[in-house]
Amino acid sequence: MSTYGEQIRERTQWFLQDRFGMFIHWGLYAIPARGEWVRNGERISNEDYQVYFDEFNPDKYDPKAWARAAKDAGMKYAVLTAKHHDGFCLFDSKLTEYKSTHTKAGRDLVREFLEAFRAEGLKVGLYYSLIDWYHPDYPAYGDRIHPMRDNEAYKRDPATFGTYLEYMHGQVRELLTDYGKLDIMWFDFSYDEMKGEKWRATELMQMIRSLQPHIVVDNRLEASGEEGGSIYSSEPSFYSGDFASPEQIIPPSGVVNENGESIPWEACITLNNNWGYAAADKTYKTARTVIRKLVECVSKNGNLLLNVGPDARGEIPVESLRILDQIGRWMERNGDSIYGCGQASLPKPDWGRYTKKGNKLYAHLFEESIGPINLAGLAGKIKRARLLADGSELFVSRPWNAVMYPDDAFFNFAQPEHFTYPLPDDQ
Ligand code: FUL
Repeated sequence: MSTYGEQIRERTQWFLQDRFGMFIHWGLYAIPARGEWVRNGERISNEDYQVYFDEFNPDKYDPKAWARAAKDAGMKYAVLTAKHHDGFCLFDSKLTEYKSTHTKAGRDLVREFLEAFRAEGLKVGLYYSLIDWYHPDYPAYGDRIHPMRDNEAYKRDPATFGTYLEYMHGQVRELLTDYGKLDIMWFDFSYDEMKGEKWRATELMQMIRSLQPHIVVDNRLEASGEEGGSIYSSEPSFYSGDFASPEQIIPPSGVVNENGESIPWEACITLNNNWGYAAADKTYKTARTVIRKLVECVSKNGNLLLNVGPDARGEIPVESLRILDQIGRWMERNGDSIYGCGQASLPKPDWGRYTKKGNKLYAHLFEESIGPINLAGLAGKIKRARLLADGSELFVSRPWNAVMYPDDAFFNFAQPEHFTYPLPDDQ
């Protein structure tokens, strides 16, 4: 019998290899178009939110186009919100009427997503919210933050919450039984006392492992996004999950366990400032910024799950598509410095970051350089240096330690001036 830690390493092998995925936040909240928390944040009543259910009709939903956009961006996997906090299900659950098949869409959006992405050779995952603002037996999330509903009922009668747990476990069972092999189960999220066994997490994980032994599960049956980058125990509990999920941050030193060993992690990051479609939010990151974040994650042994929020008609915003396209052109040339790469055991250089695979070290030059860069600590160890983008030879100065590399190393300049294939400009 292998240890639990070994099982995690085995399950996450492909995940650590793939490094780059697409997160998709999509649901009824695309109609108000003010982000996925809108119902809670603006205290929208059930009646008013119902209007979005009655209207929902994403006539432009073409998951094949989404899958192509992801693949062309160099992404290797994707995770779609099967149910977000508002409780609306994008799949044909037998346990609720509150689902896409009962809207004007009349489609099982999850099934179509899975088929389209698998057809492009991408791995597939589903996000499932533990929190549910629709289900009558779910206690209001965080009285102290945005009270939706008085949770006195929950406090008086914990048995009612059991009804919700039956529902939640039942839906997870449906997703893992009726939709073929899934690669990732992405739960969201624990808070205050609502964590671990409050979700009946051991039982839930037992079910998950018996239905889909190889599925990779995130850590939020126990954690919130804020806790995503904290130190992990070297002996994780059964439901700690397979990877940490820092949200909107890249942990300064990656994620390690108490023995200082790197554990699998994935930073999830938005393209603008919202997960769900937010029509007025034009604070998009540049492709260059995203590429640097991806490099940073990999340089710390992490993955990047980059989010898009399709609109109410089912299309990924053009701004996002443009950024994905630019990332894709960079990845086409430089993907070797990302896939299967991880941390180099060298201090972070002043001029950028290293990623590493086998005996190849990739140098991502972020800072303006007006001459040779100094590769501290590598004097005499470098056989060859090449510009990854076009394979061209780079001069290595042997007697003094400038531009130097270990065996077969490659350069990978993430700086437009040094790129034969242009990196998209900041604008
Ligand atoms: C958070 C959620 O509350 C956000 O809406 C989003 O889904 C993010 C990835 O996780 O905790």
